[in-house]
Amino acid sequence: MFKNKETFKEAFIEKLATVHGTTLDLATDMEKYTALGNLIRDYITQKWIETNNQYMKNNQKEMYYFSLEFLLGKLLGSNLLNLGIADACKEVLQELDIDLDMIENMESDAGLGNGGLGRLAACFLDSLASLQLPGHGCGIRYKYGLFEQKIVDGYQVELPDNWLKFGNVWEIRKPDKAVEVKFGGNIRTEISDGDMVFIHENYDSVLAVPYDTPIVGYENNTVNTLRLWSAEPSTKDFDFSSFSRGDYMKAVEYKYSVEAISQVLYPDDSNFENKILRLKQQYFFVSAGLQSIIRRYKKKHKNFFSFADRIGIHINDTHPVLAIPELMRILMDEEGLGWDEAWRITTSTISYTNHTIMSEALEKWPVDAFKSLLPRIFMIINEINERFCKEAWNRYAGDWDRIHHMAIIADGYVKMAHLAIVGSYSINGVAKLHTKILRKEVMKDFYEFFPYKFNNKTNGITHRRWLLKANPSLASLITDTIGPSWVQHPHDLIKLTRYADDASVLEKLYKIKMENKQLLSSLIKNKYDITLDTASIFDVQVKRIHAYKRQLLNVFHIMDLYNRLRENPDLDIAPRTFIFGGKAAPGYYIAKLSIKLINTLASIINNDKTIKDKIKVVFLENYNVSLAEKIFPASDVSEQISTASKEASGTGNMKFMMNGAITIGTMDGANIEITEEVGNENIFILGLTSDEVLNFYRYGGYNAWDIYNSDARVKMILNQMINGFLPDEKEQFRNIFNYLLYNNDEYFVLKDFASYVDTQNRLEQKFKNKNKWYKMSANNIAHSGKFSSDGTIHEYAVGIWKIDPTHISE
Ligand code: 26W
Repeated sequence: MFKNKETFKEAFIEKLATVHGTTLDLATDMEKYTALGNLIRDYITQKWIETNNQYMKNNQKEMYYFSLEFLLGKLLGSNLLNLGIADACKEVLQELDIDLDMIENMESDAGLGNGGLGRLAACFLDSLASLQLPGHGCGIRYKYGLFEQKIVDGYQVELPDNWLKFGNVWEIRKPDKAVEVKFGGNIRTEISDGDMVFIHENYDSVLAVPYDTPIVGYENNTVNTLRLWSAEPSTKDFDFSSFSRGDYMKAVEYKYSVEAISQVLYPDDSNFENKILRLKQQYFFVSAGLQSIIRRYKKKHKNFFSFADRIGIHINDTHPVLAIPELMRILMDEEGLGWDEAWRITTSTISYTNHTIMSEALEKWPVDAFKSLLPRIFMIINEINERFCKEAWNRYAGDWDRIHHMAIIADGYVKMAHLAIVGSYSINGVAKLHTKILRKEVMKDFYEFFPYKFNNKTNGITHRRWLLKANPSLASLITDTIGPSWVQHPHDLIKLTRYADDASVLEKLYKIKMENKQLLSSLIKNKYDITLDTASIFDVQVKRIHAYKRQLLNVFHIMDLYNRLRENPDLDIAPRTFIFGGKAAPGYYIAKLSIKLINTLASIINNDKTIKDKIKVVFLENYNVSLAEKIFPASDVSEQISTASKEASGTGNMKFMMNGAITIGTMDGANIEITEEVGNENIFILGLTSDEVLNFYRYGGYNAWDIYNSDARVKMILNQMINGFLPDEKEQFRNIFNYLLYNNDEYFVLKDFASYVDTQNRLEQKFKNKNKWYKMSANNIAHSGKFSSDGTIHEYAVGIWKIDPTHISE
């Protein structure tokens, strides 16, 4: 398509004319971005069509990743990278006096996710396409993504994320592929030809309109599809009669109530909220996705015998679990299959990943509301439950307690995780420890019942976005040192260990880190007018704000350090810059208060001349994928300090590691596997183990007051929450004091404090020896190949989905 630079230039200028009716010298940056985006999308489209044709022809199994969240970030840069035309494009634009980086910045982040779970889905799509695997995404095209965070007076304020304001060059609307989704109404049964049939009446109809986004593989012609559904009033149901009678308001109300379904991403990331609109969202995209998959399947197949050999559906947590009863419904009510056959197909098609053991995050819907929103789906779940309970009874006759515990419907609730386990053929955790906890604790009964269903798939991240794209100078250094094979085979990064003692490589590594720290410092200087010392330790905690992730533990270390410095301003410490970023769920009081606390501390510490700039604290507003791409390359220290057992895996930990930061963390989630890879000498581990934590939960034996009373540092810090040390116009920080002491410190912040401070001190000593530090850094990069999502996806493909790569020819 782009034969040479000149044809590319011409095509670009032509796009400016045809898309925006403008010329090179008049075009705004946004116009240049959309023109380029359109041009690149055209280029992708040819490969996209070819990929679809070959999938259709090949008759092999295709997989669909159903997820309520896809946290994609920007696509221009990663598409150019994967297409292999990033450098060429940069050069051509330079000749036109256009800075590609600046153009890339014009794109809005697709922030259709809260955090780890949504970003994982995005990394997985990248790996599926890059491994030439037939795997697509299915989700919701939210009009508003995760809220934009503003910090006002130190507090988080949420603003709508209007990411579609300037359009979206990557998506293609497919109105002719729209399907109908039905809510409410009642079910009438009839006997027809001796069979009971179920007729859905008086329902509200919603039109699901797909928007397709191409997912480009790395230098391989594969272009898979992310299909996101948008809710629109169905013309059939749009009440034109009342409209014509003049009941304009009624018609408009109907329109809004329908559009509400795909209006906004729910911003809570761990607390189950009983919001019926969320259940509507879940059924909406699952039903639409399944209908379109089945329509496509039927183009090639006359019956459903081989459905599960041709189609895989993976559900990302329980959010899409209604895929199970919805597939049953379609197979029985629309395709005429019997229960047993439909059940065999469903339970060989659907696989499920669990992402959290936090009980407050487990979804359960009240039966009454569920039944009236989804009457037929409820009937099917009820039947699944009865059959499952019978089976359980056959095995554990008399053990009512156990069966009650395992039931899908119990105590007035539909329990989504139980439905997911019973209705899928594979259940996986996302790191070794997490899977172990699922098997031995959280899902113990189910593991005993279906041991063969449970397996582990440790999470991963795409090294293309998180290293190649985010940190080009490090990527070049790696290639110069060990050759380019690691790009296709990230395990080859291990070759770097040979250079972990090579002074010249370590010096280059150091220089690159310093450059990246300088870039981040400039950004911080421009935005916040805070001057950072790039020689200081950049100690970074970026992730959602959550009590179990223990931003407070980090804060208490800072306060302790500050208290020591106030006592002795000449204290010999390595200067540090503490960087935070992350959003709190809008209704999560303690999380929001933690943000305020960090900002309050920042303003005290950053303005205290007596400590001679030895420490600085920065809270970066609106942490998102694009900001993350700037932060990881500039970090020295990666904070992964969740209460052991609580962080299912973590994936930020992997992004830091891959960019040469050293982890300080607990034995939790994938930190354990990171430790196994790099060895104890290349990581700083602190705190209680998960067994210790679980034992405290089970048997008691921990009293937060004991620590308050015995550790003078802890007492001082907690007292500073209530004694006026912090400017606290609303007396709010007392709530942190109360929260920790009167709730008995449910996440063991105080308990792990001493160990954390000791470990930080050890880390500081290591940092003072530049050579040793960069040796650790090199070792971390070298061992990060294991955490490429290519490896993870390969394991899913072989171990769960049984899908094979297809080579797409040009
Ligand atoms: C019902 C509300 C709700 C929404 C989202 C509950 C729970 C969630 C997710 C499970 C939160 C999440 O993002 N979990 C994270 O998933 C990552 C990918 O597997 C893991 O790396 C993180 O440890 C886990 O917290």
